[in-house]
Amino acid sequence: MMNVFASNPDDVAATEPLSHDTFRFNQLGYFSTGPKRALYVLTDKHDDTQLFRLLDATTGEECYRKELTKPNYWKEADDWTAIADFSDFTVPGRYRLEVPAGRLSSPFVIRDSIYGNALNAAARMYFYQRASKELLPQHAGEYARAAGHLNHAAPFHSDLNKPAGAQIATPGGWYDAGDYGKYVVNAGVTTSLLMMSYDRFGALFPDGSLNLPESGNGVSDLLDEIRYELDWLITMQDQDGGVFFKVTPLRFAPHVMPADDLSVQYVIGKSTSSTLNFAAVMAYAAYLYQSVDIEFAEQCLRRAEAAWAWALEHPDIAYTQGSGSPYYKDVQTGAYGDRQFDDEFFWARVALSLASGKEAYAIGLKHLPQAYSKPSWRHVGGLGYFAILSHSKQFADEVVQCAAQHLQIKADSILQEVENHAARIHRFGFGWGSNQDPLNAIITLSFAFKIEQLTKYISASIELMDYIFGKNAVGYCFVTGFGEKSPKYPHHRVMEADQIESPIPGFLVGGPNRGIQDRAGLEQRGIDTDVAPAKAYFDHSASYASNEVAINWNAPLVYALSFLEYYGVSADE
Ligand code: G3I
Ligand code: 9MR
Repeated sequence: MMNVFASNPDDVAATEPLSHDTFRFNQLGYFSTGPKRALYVLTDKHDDTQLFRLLDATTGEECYRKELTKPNYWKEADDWTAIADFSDFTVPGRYRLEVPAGRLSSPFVIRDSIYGNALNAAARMYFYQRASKELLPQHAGEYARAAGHLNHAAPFHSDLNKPAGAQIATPGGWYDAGDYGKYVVNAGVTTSLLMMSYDRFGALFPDGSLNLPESGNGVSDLLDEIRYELDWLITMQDQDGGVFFKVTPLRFAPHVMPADDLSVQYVIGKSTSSTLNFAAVMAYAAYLYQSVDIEFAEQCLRRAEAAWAWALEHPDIAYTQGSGSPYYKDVQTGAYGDRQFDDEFFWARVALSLASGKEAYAIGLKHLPQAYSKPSWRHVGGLGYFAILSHSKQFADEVVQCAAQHLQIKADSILQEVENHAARIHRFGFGWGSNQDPLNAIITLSFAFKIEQLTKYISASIELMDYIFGKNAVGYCFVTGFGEKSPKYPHHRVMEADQIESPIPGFLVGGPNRGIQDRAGLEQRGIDTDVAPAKAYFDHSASYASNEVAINWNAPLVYALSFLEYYGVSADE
């Protein structure tokens, strides 16, 4: 490989950009003061390219030149990569990266503000997921649509053993993902993370900021949007305090617009996990909405305590379905299977302690009965940590200190992993919804930063966010409507059926998934699925295992973008 750059600026302008094959970088841009790294992908392992330079995108003039790092093998991507590190170049502008001979990236920016629009769109994703709601053009633009799934009278699944013909009204809430179901467990982790975003970064979401039907009511738009889900969650509580598991048809609905889906949605299941998720969310809402709507807050706390009491009496009821299950054999929609509830008990206990101030809840926290783990629909213990660290005055010192210690250990291991990784990300598994992993890592780092204001936590967060916006194994910006190359065909019933070419903006797709559970459908369509795990991402609507969108994946995106909107600009190299 020649180590000679194109000879003059005109040659540069004439060169075809090889943007996402040669370089993979953050397509939204880089903070002027923060770390700025792009991946250079070697043509093969013998590629001995050593230098890169930054060119002014308009004039083609060289602004910066440096050596690439030593190549590394990124096993999960099956790529040889080197890093183009231009962190110490801080002049705002529009640039391109170049390696000899004239192999160029497409243009990107360096500036002080990067994520404002993406954050807004990511938070507005929930508005577009609203069930039972007509979306008007003044809020939804070309994505306006008629209401579907009114759920005024949803029948109980027969295995709930309710009297024949019994029904409940369970309207509203957000569609879970690309399907039209609503699942309490997934609503739990989602609303928790969104409430945490409000709790810490509420100033980013003033009334009117998200252009919602509720805008102008004097309440933060983020709280208004979350309330849409909370009001639905409330409908899912049974009279005995227990909480139903989901409202879905027996099998996934056809790919039609909401108003055209005539599938019967049933109220299905009642479990310890859904009940404890509900208890935690309601308790935390009771705490947060006190200053906004005291009656609502009081109702939330009453409901949370009733749910908690039910769970104490029924501590081990797992929701199961399908042919191997004793119940709900005929149900095929999302299972959100979980058999371990200690983390749900912990999160609910923390939230109840915070909201009620009662010693009865606090007492069980004394020895911090949970190791720290990143939050997901299945593992919610981390949410308890976040609440403790955010409201440390409301918890015993020993509990706070112990939580801080565990979290910092995890945060420091993330820093180490980023430092050692060929693509400068932390180690994660490329399972279903893998894009949430770097975002959850940012949340972990953001709490480490809360404990100790070290800029290294912000800097690593910026690098992890680079992954989401393009510095990854496929060169995609994984958020619809953003960046130069982003998903066009998400697995999402509305986006598939609405006849509109561009996907609704602000949706994070699940991302590379080594399981490729949708392989058969993809191969039928002639798509090659024989790829490395970090490349198992397919921008095709048939790829439900890598290209679906979901409320629980956008929530860490909202949180992590909020963190960078707040602190990103204060990072150093
Ligand atoms: O727990 C095992 C772990 O032990 C193992 O090491 C690992 C290896 O892959 O797999 C883990 O289980 C995975 C599980 O998620 C927990 O993360 C399964 O393989 C994986 O198939 C499963 O995927 C879930 C998927 O539904 C299929 O059930 C996703 O987490 C979940 O987000 C997704 O949720 C769907 C809803 O069911 C329906 N609505 C859309 C939504 C998004 O796709
Ligand atoms: O469309 C479904 C999607 O919303 C779910 O998240 C996913 C989870 O299993 O399943 C999708 O439905 C697929 C089904 O599971 C298997 N056959 C193909 C379906 C998609 O067309």
